[in-house]
Amino acid sequence: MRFVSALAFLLSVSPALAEVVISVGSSEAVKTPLEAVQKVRELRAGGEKGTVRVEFSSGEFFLAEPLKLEAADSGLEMGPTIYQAAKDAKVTFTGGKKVAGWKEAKDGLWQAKVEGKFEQMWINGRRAVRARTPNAMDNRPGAVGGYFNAKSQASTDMFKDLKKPSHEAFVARPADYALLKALTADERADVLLTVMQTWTVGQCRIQEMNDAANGIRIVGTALYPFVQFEPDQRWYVENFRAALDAPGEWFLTRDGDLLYKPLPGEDMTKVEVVVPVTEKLLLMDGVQHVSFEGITFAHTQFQYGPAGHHDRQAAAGTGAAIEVDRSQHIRFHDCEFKHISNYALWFRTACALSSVTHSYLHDLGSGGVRIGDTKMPDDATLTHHIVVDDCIIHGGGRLFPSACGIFLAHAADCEVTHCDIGDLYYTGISAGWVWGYKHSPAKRNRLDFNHIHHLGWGVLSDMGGFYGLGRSEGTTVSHNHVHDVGSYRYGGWGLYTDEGSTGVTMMHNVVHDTSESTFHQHYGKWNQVSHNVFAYGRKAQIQRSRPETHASFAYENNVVIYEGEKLLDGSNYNWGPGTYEMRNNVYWNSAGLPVMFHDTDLAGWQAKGHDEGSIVADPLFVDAAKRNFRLKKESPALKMGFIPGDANKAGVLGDGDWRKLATALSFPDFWEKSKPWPMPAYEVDETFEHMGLSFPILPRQEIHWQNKGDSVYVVDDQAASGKRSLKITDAPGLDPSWDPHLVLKPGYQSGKVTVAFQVRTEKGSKFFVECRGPGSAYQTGPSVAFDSGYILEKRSKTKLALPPDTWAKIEMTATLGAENKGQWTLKVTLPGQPVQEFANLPCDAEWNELAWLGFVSSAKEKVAFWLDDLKVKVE
Ligand SMILES: [Ca+2]
Ligand SMILES: [Ca+2]
Repeated sequence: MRFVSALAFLLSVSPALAEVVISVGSSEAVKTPLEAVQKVRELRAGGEKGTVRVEFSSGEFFLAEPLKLEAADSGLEMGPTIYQAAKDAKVTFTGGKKVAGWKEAKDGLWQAKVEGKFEQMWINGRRAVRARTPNAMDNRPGAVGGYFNAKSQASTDMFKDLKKPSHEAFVARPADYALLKALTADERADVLLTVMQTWTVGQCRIQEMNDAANGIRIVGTALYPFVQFEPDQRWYVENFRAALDAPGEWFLTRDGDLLYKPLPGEDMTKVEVVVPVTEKLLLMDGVQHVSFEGITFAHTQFQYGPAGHHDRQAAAGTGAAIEVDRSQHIRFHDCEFKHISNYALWFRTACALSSVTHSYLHDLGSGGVRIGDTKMPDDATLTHHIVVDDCIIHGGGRLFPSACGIFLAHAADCEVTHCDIGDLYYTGISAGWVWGYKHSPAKRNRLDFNHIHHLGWGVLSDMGGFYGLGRSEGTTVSHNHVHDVGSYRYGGWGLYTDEGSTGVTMMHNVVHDTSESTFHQHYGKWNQVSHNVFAYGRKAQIQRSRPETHASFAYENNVVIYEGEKLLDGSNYNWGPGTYEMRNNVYWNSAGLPVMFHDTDLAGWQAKGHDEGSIVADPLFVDAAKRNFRLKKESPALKMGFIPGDANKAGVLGDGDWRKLATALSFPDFWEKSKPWPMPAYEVDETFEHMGLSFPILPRQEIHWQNKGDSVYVVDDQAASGKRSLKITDAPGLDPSWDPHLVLKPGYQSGKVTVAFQVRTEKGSKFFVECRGPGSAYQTGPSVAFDSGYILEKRSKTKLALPPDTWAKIEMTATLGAENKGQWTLKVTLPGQPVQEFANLPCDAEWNELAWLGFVSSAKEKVAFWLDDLKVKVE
């Protein structure tokens, strides 16, 4: 029974079951969530100890700022406070407001006048792409799409007062630079520039530009260096008018004109457009026994601010729409979290005995649920016993691609079970926040029966379906179904015990279709990997990196099937004997390739003391090609005692709509769409005029020097063009004698290669410029030496006088690929003379790749040579 707009005292047989019901809705006396919270607080202050049920009628309840619950808002163990949707009511707490009054503008755009600043927008329930360049892929917001590639790091004097040049600026390619240069200063100040950084991104504001060098300086300092983890670092820009060119994009001017370019078929007279006004919806601190049931939480915002947002792994710098501290017995059941700009929920400090169950979390700027803080807690502040069960977490990382489905940092005794976690750009479930073997409180977490899938999308690197860190004794990762993990250039793993992972049990999982290995341990201790199906790692199946002397893992009773060439990843050294155990595994290559353990077969591998009892045999899956990994009765694995998990029990259960909602998320084109952004052709065209008087900054360079009087510096004491050049100075007594040397790594494998430069010697200069193939047993391509006033091509005994203290122009060309093997062309232009060409010079006939280009000083005294106008290209 319910009293309209009043308090109802429902007396039943037992007084302990008395309930107070507060009805909330537009036609009730209590109209808003805030009024409801105040009403409950009054009741509790008045001594109410029974259950208080706050029932919301259907409707959207707008929150301009978060609801705040404190100790005074607590319920009791036998009398909790329950905020819930009334029967059959659809209740949404929204931080968003609708935008109406759309009018057709020019260029196929539509326009509405708005107040306030916001950085997200939803149209008909879809997160729209803020105008970006290059454009997004398939209208998918976030980091998926086209990219620019950075040219190089910035040099020390490209901008004033750089303290950490590699973290403060980078050099763009000319066309990309021109695009930003064309903006007004105001426009440029509003641009958000996202730099892809392997396992996270830096979201930067632009401070300053250097036209001569195409240098871009960001506001503040990035967390990671530019152009280091990715030599051709990807970046893109958003939030300027000229970027609004693709259907589905939107842009907000400083004057409050909201512009949108509709998708085909979108009727702007009927659309629902929502923009957010608050970052958080609900904050709880010191609360006990409060539940939320059947409520939708929607539309929160994130504002990047004047310094952008530079985040770490797991989007650890982002908060949540609902943040809970120092609270226990908090329940969210049958709720929905959508169109959220951070994580949806965070049980942060000193939370316990709380849960999120049967809830749907989707369209998330970060990830689903955060558990525990990243600050090291003590016993009093540790978060523990948090349950996330039967939840669907789909579509994360839309603003912060490094977010996880579930991000458990310092937290113990938690359970993440029967969740369906899919469509993120980084890890599915991450547990632990200590790198190495120091104390970590993240123990005994049960991460079982989850369906984790479609991660990576070729956007980030270094992720796992499960990702673990640090001492995690008692943690289980079992009965999970993990598949389709596609990273950018490296590190798409299935189960990934990273730095110091200890005491994790991984059993009965089915893990398949990963861009690298299905299991990877990057150093750890005492981890148990058994009774799993590991299938179709694209690069390899098992990876071990950074070996240690203690027992690092036991890999037992697994069934491994693959069709590539590689079973083990990591070098022979990584797989040295004695510090890991493998036994009773079944290995099978379904493409008929030999199953090799590095350079040996199973018998040879067993002779080294590994894999006792393991066999190479077809495990007889029902249909491995269709990814049905149930074993036929006659499977040899079953005869060996393999205990299969059941992938059908991973994820949410049942046959109803809930399970359908979870399993409907499928991407047949996942691998097509996850192809890594292509690396641009390597190119150098450098006058050295815009580099500081310090080390050169050339793409994919290595500088080898000993700091014993030798150096590789940009200088202004000589120049063929302008005022600066690159000077390589030798010194006596260097070991090895081929220091100093500068190496470039173009990686050319086909086409016509040109290496051109101006060179100046002095008396005694002795050096060579050489093209080599890959590896240590490399093939040598074009090579030219400079010695005692001569230019020498040794194989043809070509010799040409080069007077010291003058500039000569050298051009070396060769064709890679099938044509013209073993031959190259040298052109030399001496001062005041015509070009001299030497064609058909010999080199190694097998040389077919420019992997290594060295400028090597081989003198044994203090003597220098200079390079200028360096060009390296392939056509
Ligand atoms: Ca665009
Ligand atoms: Ca120059």
